Amino acid sequence: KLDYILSEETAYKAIDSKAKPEKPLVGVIMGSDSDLPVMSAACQVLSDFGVPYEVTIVSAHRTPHRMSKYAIEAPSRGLKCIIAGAGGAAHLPGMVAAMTPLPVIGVPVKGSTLDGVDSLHSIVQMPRGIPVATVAINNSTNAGLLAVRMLGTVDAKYLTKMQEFLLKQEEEVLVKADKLEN
Ligand code: RP5
Repeated sequence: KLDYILSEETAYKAIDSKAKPEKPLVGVIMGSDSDLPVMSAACQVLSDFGVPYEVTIVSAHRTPHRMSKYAIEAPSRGLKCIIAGAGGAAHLPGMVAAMTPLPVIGVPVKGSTLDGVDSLHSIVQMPRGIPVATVAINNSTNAGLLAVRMLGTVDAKYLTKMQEFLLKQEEEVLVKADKLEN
């Protein structure tokens, strides 16, 4: 059974620099360590699919210079896409997309107020010319899966793994339907 929910302790282990792969293909960034419980699901997906990734904290507001450096240097470091999660005035995904030619997947993180709709609107309402592929509120699982699909367009290994994942998922639903019917 696939279970993408990680404990906060496990999520913190994921940002241990020793665990960093040599050549990450996907960068998972978030505005604050308070986003980790949500963003760890994307890390878990990437890990399950065997995708080399890195994870760190980059804040559009608190560390703007770090954000620019990260976005600008990402292609030359070999990253193929960036997953960016943020809550509230969630400017990180859009600003990173403004400063890199790589695809950016935005994850709206639900804060303590407004049910995450503020984050969703901040991320999804991008001006023409700077796209951010926005997933549902708190759904970093789908951000991870979308990143794997992107990699699958150029690496058959990930395409095959995604096909296997879809078949397994379908099978699980059919088993549940069968139980319900009989
Ligand atoms: C955003 O502000 C972060 O992405 C986070 O979701 C939110 C709150 O941050 P903290 O005050 O918890 O650090 O930048």
